[in-house]
Amino acid sequence: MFCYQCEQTAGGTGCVKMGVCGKNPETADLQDLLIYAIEGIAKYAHRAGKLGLQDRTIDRFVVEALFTTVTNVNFDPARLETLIQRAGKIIAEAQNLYKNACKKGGKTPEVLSSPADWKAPSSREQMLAEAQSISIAKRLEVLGPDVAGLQELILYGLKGVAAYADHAMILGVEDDSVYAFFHEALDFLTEPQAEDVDTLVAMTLKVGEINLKVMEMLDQANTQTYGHPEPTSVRVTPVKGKAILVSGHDLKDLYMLLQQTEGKGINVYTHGEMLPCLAYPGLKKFKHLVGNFGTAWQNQHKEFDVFPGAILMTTNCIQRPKESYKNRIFTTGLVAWPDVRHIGEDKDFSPVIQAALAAPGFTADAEEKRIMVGFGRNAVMSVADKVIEAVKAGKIRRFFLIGGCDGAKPGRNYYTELAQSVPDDCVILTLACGKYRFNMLEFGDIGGIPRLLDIGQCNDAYSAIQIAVALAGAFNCGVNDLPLSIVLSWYEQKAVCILLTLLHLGIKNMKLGPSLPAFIGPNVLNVLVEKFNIAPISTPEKDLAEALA
Ligand code: SF4
Ligand code: SF3
Repeated sequence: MFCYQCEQTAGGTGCVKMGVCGKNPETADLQDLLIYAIEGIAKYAHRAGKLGLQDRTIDRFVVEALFTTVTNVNFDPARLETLIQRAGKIIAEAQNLYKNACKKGGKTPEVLSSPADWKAPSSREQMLAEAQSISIAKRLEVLGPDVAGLQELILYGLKGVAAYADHAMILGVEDDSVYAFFHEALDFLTEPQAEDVDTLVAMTLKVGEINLKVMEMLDQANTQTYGHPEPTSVRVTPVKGKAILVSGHDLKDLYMLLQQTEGKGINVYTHGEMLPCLAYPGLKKFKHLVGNFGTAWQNQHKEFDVFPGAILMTTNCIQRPKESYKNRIFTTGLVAWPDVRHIGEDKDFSPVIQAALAAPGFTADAEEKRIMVGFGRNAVMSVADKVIEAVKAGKIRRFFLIGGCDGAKPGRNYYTELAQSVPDDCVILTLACGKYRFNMLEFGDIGGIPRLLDIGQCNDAYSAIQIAVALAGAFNCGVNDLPLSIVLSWYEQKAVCILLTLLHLGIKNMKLGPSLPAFIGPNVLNVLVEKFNIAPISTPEKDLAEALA
């Protein structure tokens, strides 16, 4: 195996024996082969699309396959094997689609190069053998760190976009041009032009552009289904009673679980990136959605261990379940772990409910503690006048957007220290799970405007961008000229596509940590520094002094 797609990659260079995330070599190799297979599918789908024929089964399969290979989603070789077999059928369908499109358009089908000729191997052994010949390590050897790294940057960006597209699709929002881009970009990666650095850089920015569109679609899907998030005080300590904990990012899974648990005497809690769900009118209306339990994904061993109920993982980030809770954790959607019970597409959560009823639940109320969530674009815009006035009056000196993923590295304390050191006349905007480093702390307010504004999940990055654009509009300047410092933490591929969107928007001077991606080659890093003045985080003191200078 060779995998360097996430921030915790072994030694900062690549996981080669076993993933730090828990991904074993078999799973890693099957994921690589699945990606190779969808590149083959995309070669046909892209060309068919250009001739006016698309197929939603093919489109959705490609998106799901990409999301499946995101860090901490699918660790189950058996499910990956099934997906690869399905890819074998889908590639034949894509080939037919292309042939039909050519026939309709009076064109002769092109003879396409690999991986268009890919066929699903008949056994897992053969799949694993084939995976060796298409490994990233091989490409690194042949193409070098800049070209191979840029190709992977595009692929990881696409994986992130696919995650957001999948969430939007689940809520009924899809777009032909987005699917067409997935095929175009995957096809691009198989073509000789994908060895030219400038062409590769242009494609990475295009991934960022499409991601902006997808994030807008997701924002639309979430808000039209569950209403706009509204500022909400949420309980972060348990109450007495049977309990289910929901982690991941999927709003619809939570909604369906809430429906199925209504009146059953079970309290439902959010975990990790599900915290912002407590601010949606369509979700918080359920009285038995009582609050949030725990923090970010990397603390799940400790937190799930002591949670006295059932646990549901709706998307990333799952870690190897401990024996102590393996019989009461469930996966659904694309998430999978061998021997962990999976709730299928019928979304019948009865096994989760039974496990919750069989577990002891919380025996007493803990001391009540609350935090504020729900400062999405709609809520922030509704007080925009107040905010702009406060900036003009010098009461708000600067905004700090401290957002992104959390993770296990000790260096991530930087984000806590930075948030704590931000002066009292500055406002902190935050989103994604990195906020757990500081969201339980007391920040107070500036003339009634809370100093810590939680915009939501990483899935709500569109909301953060809209807030920045609205502020820039109000001050008649560009986003780069706003009194705004952007300090990002990344962990996996969703953060990659958000970063690409910010670069596509021309945002400069961002700080990125806790370490730079291993897949960014030295020359590509120079391009990023020269063009966007992006820099690694240093110390909270130094970065703060620079921001306030
Ligand atoms: Fe390693 Fe991250 Fe890949 Fe897991 S996803 S194998 S931790 S680089
Ligand atoms: Fe990233 Fe797993 Fe938290 Fe959604 S998704 S932010 S790490």
